[in-house]
Order: sequence, then structure tokens, then C-alpha cells
Amino acid sequence: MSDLVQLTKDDAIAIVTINNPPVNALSPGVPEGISEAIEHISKDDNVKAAVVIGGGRTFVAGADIKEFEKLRSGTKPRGEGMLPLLAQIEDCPKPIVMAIHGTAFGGGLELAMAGHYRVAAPEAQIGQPEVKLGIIPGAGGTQRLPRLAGVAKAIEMCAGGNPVKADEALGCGIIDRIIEGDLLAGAVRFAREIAGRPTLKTRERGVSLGTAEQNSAIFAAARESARKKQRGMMAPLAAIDAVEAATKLPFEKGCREERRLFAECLNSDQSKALIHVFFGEREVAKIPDVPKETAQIPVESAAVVGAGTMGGGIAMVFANAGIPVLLKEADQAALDQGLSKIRKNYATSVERGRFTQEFVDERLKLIQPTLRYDGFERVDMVIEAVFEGMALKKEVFAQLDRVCKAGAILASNTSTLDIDEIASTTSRPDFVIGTHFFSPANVMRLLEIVRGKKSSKEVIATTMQLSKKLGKIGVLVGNCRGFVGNRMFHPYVRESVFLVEEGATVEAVDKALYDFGMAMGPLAVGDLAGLDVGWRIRKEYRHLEKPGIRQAMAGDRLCELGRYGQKTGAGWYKYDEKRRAIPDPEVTNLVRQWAAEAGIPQRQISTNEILDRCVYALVNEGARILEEGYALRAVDIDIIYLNGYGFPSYRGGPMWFADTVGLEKVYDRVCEFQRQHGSLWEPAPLLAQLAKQGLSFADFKAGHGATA
Ligand code: 3H9
Repeated sequence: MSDLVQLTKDDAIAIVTINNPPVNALSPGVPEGISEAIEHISKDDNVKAAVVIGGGRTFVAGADIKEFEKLRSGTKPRGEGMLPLLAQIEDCPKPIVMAIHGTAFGGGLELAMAGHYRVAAPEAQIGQPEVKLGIIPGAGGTQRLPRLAGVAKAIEMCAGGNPVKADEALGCGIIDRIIEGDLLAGAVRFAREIAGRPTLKTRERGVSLGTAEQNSAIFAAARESARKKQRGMMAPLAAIDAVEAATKLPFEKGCREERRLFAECLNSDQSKALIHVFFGEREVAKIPDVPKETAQIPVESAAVVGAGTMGGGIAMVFANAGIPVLLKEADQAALDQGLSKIRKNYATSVERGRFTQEFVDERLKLIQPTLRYDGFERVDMVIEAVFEGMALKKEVFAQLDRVCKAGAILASNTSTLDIDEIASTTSRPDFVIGTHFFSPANVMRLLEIVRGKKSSKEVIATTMQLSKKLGKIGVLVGNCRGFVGNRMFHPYVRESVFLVEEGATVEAVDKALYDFGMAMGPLAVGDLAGLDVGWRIRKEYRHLEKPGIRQAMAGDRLCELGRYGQKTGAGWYKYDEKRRAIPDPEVTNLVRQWAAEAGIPQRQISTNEILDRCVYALVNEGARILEEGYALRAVDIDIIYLNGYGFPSYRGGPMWFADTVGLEKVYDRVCEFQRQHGSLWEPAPLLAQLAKQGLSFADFKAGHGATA
């Protein structure tokens, strides 16, 4: 028998243990091992029933995702995949009990559903998350799940991709019992109870499938919801089609339809992109010169300086993770305002059912407001979130250096400023680091962790690990202006404004990018964030602008008219009292007038040009950042854009997207824009080099700014 699967016995109960750490994925050898064990069990007269269980921390977390590339390329025969094994389990004359702990995901749940009974530990999670990888269940999941849990639940799980906990799985018929205490012992007891009973095959159950009349409304509503909530993604709709097939076709034919849809999704650019994202989210945690074993500083208490929108949000993030946090402001009115915003945010979360009132009450107790630095001497970490200005930040850091204990981490939430200059005012630059949260800090998943020249490895390792505890995805970046995200965002927004100045409408620019999959168009984002923010920064840095280089002007002109965006009721759009955007012809007229004054010729601009100019502006700057080493890998940039800037996950991030288009094509287009628009479009040397060599960003391995 394969090393990955063991067969043992407890009297008349056979125990099949799957041991393929870390998550017992169905890698080559695992299905074969299970099949061999089932064959033994079928033939062994002394065995009355069997338990299948996962060794280590989990049941089976699904197919081995690393194998998918082989399936795509045909190096691994696609055939019927796991289906024959699952039929073999179902056809076994002895009852098979699947014992679930940890996660039974994807192929893991499909395996479990082929058993005759399922028991689970109370904390177990059960799901068909394939859509998050751009595919659908491919081993009968869309056919067996509706037979156990009903059509509506199956759609919710297969198209939504979110898992259910053991108690919910029990309630909807996916599992038969929750086992408190030792799972294996409980599963063996359960197996003794049911030994000798008829082996009920899931594939032969039909009562939960409902009637055509009942189902048509469910399918229509599910499709509408998928189109809205998973906009642009093909897998959720394919998953719904596959579940529908379960209600209309006999089991085997339904499985064939599922396989067809599975293959279609697997071969799509969307699934390649989403699998890149899955591994990318894990890759960003790996810092070549900061190994896993690096010592860490325990962070059991924290303080935040500044109770504005960012500071308040950051305090909530710590409190939500159970870490007590001091929240300091300079005056009582600002502190009260900050606290009332925090309470309001929590109240909204309770209203929306995200948190219970008890949870919120506990969290609020963890946030201790203060006007002084008293207590700062005890905390393990401080996040400074005061107004974005170097002089003020330096003053705060000098003060923190005086009051905080040796060994406390001093972090700045700056989004643009030089972290080394900030660190230079302290006696401990090795304990200074950037933690750039994104607004709203309590919601957005991204945390850019900015490595200063002297930030110690312990401080980096601690902050990276802490990001997980805070529910964030931490990406280490180097210390350049705007770091990675905002540095790329600048040319992206610049192009969107240029396009409007050249004749595109505000709505056409935003619609092109929204339809591409961005959460919002760039101009609408400007209105949301406040156009005055960029305007102020540009005014501060005007002396750095090179003469003769075109600058976007329309956004700044709108600010001069008091149109700062949503907060003033008008920016690129007008806003009603519910902050709904309304196209404003006045903006079109104003921009046309300003363009005429500046001598900018007007023309028809295609959607294609809008997309290429905005997205390739991101890519070209991303290539520079990568080459200069301010991001460790192309995937780090992708993860930043997906989690902080609303880039569509099914396109894998800007760098992956460019690789998908082909760097040669991207480079040619950038050169074309350079000919038309001048030096702002000078191709990044790395883009030119990779394009000429026929390579991709994913092939490029470098990184110095973020590594040392
Ligand atoms: C499927 O099943 C299709 C079917 O319908 C069958 C069709 C025929 N494969 O996340 P972690 C690695 S599709 C390969 O850090 P956690 C992961 O990369 C699949 N590798 O741990 C990492 O490696 P490294 C459906 C996998 O405790 C290490 O394991 N299933 C797989 O935070 C630890 O992972 C899913 O989509 C895999 N399936 O979370 C489940 N899973 O250490 C995907 C993990 O080198 N997995 N790895 O970076 C998960 O959601 C989480 O990993 C899990 C554990 C919740 C299981």
C-alpha cells in the first residue's frame, strides 16, 4: 500500500488513515492508496465497517492544486479523475464512515460524500471552495451535494465557495453526527453502531433534488446574485449550471456535464490567475533573507497615535485581534470624534450581522483612549497615524523614542514619506518600520510593510507574522516614494485624467475599467478618497516636477473650484444625499474648456485605448519597482493590487495580467504610447529586456530594496 495511506484495524472496524502533510491533498498516490484499502476492506470478511480519517491537522483539503498545470498541459491524463474511486467507495458492501476534522474542502468533501456516513469534529469546516480557484468541483461535488443538502444549499456552497461549520453541515444533512472529544474513537464507535446496516449510496438519493418548478426560481436568483457579487467570474455560473444538471440528468450524465464544465474552467485564464493568487498569497510571507525561524518579539499590547480615520481604524484592527490598544490624540474634541466614529463603525457591523453586540462590547473595552503618553512605556508596539507631514511625524517619533521601552517596535502608517528619515530621529532605527494600512483600515486586507534601511530582521519577521494575526495580508516593500501601491497608482490616475482631457468622458473612463473588473473606476476612486489629497501632495512636490513634462491638470482645477469629491458633494461626478454618483455635464464642459486653453486636441477615444493606457501605466511602473527591488517578486505587486486597489482577482494582478497578454505585446504598446505622448511613457528597462527575451515578469527573480 502507498506510504500516503495506512490501513489498520480495531477489531471488526478497518481504519484508513490518509497521511499527506500538510493538508492531506489528493496528490498522486493518495487516491491509489485509498482505492487499495477499500479493495482490502471489501474482501476482508472480518471487517464489518470502516472509518476513513486524515492524519495530522486535517481531513483532505482537496485536490493537489499543484497538479492542475499537468492536467491542463495534458501531461497527466484527465480521464474521469476521482470519479471511479468515489464510485468504488460507494459500492463497497461494508459501510464506510468518513471522519472529518480540520477542513474537508473540494475533493476532500467529494471524497467524504462518497462515504455512506459522515461524522465530524465540532470545529471542522466543510466546503466546495473551487470557485475561488476559478474552477468548479470536478469529482461529483455538484452532483452529490444537492442530493445530501438540497439544491439551494449546494448552490450556495458550490457557487459561493464559502465553507460551513460542522453544526450547519449537520443541520443541512451533509454530516450525520458531531463527535465531541477524540474523533477517531468516536468514529469507530459510530462505525460499530452502523455495521451491518445497508450501505446507502449518496448518488442514489433523490428526495432533496426538488421539482423543476421549485428549482427554477432558485437557479434564477442564484445566477443574478453571482453576476452581481462575483462580477466577471465564470466559475460561479458554471457551478450553478452543474448543480442544475444534477436536477435534470441522471447521476452519471450529470457527472459528465460537471467534468465538461470543470475542464472549461480549468483551461481558462481566470483559473490560472486565481491559482496564481492562491500560491501568491502564501509566497508573499516568504522573505528570502528573513527565514521562518527568525526570532520574534511578542506583541501583546499596542498603542496608536492619532485617532483620525486611519488611527481609529487601526485601533479597531488590534482590538478585533484581541490585543489591548491605547489610542492617543492631542485634544479631547478630536479624541471624542475618533471614538464616536469607532462606535459608529462597530454599530454598523452589528447591524449587518458581522459582529455580535457582546463581541463589540469586549472589543471596545480593549481600546483605551488617552491624551497623554502615559502607559506607552508598557506597550510592545506603537503605530503612528498622525497627519501626513514629515515634520510632525519626526516630532512624534522623537517623543515615542523617549517614552517607549527598549525593544518596543515603532511603526509609521505613512503612505508616502521616507521611513528612514522618520527613523533617523530615534535612537533605535532598527526598531522602526512602516505599516501602511489601507482605508478603511478595519476592512481592507492589505498591509504594506515598509522595510527601512536599518529595520531589523526580528522587527520584520514580527510585523509580517502580526499582519496574519490582525487578519491582514502583509506584503514587504522597499522604501521608495509612495512605496509600491501608491507609486503605481500615480501614473494610473494620471492617464485616466489625461484621457478625459483628450476627449473621453469621465463615465467612459470609469466604465472601461469597471467592466475590466476593477472595483471602481479611477475617477470615482478619486472622488471617494478626496481629490484634495493628491492636489495637496502635488502642490508640496511641485518643485520636483520636470519642466516640459505634461501634468494632469483637470483634477487640480476641480479642487480649485471646491470640488473635492464625495465629501463636498461634487468632484468628477455630482453626488446626491446618499452619495450616489451622478454624471455631471458641467465637468465635461469645464474640461473641454481647460483642454482648449491648454491646446490639447480632442478626439474619439476607444475603450481599448482607455484600458491599455491605464493598465499599462500600472504595469510599466510595476516593472520599474521590480527592477529597482522595491518589491520582492512580481506576485508581491499583484497581491498588493488585488487587496488594496480593487484589481480583479480573476485577472491575477497587473503583472500577471501583463504576462497573460504577453510582454512583447505590452512593450510594443508602451512604445507606441511613448511615440504619441512622450517621455512619461518611456518603457521600463526590465519590460524591454523581458519582452526581447520572450520572458515574463514571473520569470524575473530579484529584489534588493525589500530584501536588504
Ligand atoms: C479541488 O479539490 C478540485 C476537486 O473538485 C477535484 C477535482 C478533480 N493543494 O494555506 P496554508 C499548501 S480544488 C496543494 O498556508 P492554513 C499551501 O500552498 C482544491 N497545496 O495553511 C501551503 O504550502 P506552503 C480545493 C496545498 O492552515 C501549505 O499547504 N481545496 C493545498 O492557513 C499550507 O497551507 C482548496 O481550495 C492544496 N489543495 O490553511 C483548499 N492546500 O507551506 C485550499 C494547501 O509551501 N487550501 N496547500 O506555502 C486552503 O484553503 C488552506 O490551505 C487550508 C489550510 C484551509 C486547507
